Amino acid sequence: MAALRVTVQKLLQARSAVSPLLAVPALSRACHHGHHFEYINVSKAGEKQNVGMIELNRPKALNALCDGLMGEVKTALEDFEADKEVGCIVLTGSGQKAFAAGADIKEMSIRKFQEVFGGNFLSNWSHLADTTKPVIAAVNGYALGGGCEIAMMCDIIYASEKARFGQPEIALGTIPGAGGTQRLTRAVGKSLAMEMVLTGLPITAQEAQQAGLVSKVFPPDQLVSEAIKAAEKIASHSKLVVAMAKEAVNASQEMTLREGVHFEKRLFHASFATNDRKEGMAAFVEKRKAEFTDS
Ligand code: CO8
Repeated sequence: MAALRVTVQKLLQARSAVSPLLAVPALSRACHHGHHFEYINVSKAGEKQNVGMIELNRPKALNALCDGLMGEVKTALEDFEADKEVGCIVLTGSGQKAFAAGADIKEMSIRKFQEVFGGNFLSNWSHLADTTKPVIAAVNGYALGGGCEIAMMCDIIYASEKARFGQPEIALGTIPGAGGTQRLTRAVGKSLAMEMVLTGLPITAQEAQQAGLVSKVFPPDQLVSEAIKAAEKIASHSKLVVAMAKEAVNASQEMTLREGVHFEKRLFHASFATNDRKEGMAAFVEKRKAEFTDS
């Protein structure tokens, strides 16, 4: 642990003094949809309040993902999934330093095999990857271990110039446990994924973008507002058809090309059963803006 910290720190550049959340309206603390949250801030953003915001908020522990925090993330995601107004979700970290520095090592250090295997330890993590509505990760600082893994469960990753991505579990005597060896390899290819998983050393935001892990990199003070802007654009489309598009892209990670192309074709055909497909094409022909009804 100490050795990893020294190595990781050596590779890190100076951090930004600017909070990425300065660019957005103050987030409401603690209560949302009648739920009380201790470890996250939940709110809605965007001109039409159609973007669900989840801010990981344990800054003193660099937003380490304790069991309670991941349980709250699951609840917030369920609330946003059920909220008809919300068309896209943004997940970010509070404070200046971290998106999330991983699963909570202090919480994990005392666990035994019988407990983690028998109790399916940290099973509520996978909820994020099963969300129907698109999720954009706005990675503002460290995304290490489980932090990198939850970013990769999201559909799009935007990063601040100060972000660092890594899978340092090897230095703790364990391996990634929430998709790190699988999603990272699919995202950046075998050689870089293997290097990151075996050395435990992080990569910069720029390297992550070059490798295809991240789609855009922004100055820290613009990150969250840019993520909200993209989320608003997504939310302006038909939620029904957005869900189809997300499902089709995700299928590419699991299916052969032939199966994936067939699945895509079927969803494309299915979109012809929606009012929104009719409206979208009619609006184009009539040279007006489409009014989608999510039907
Ligand atoms: N867990 C618990 N506490 C943490 C964590 C963490 N992952 N990371 C940081 N903290 C705490 C520190 O203990 C410290 O607390 P305190 O002040 O009480 O001592 C506080 O946050 C600040 O941290 P540092 O003083 O270490 O800050 P530095 O700026 O010196 O260093 C680092 C920043 C380099 C990020 C350093 O904190 C570090 O190396 N953190 C650990 C990174 C790591 O190893 N992450 C991987 C964890 S394992 C994992 O994620 C497995 C996921 C499996 C999921 C399975 C789901 C099914």
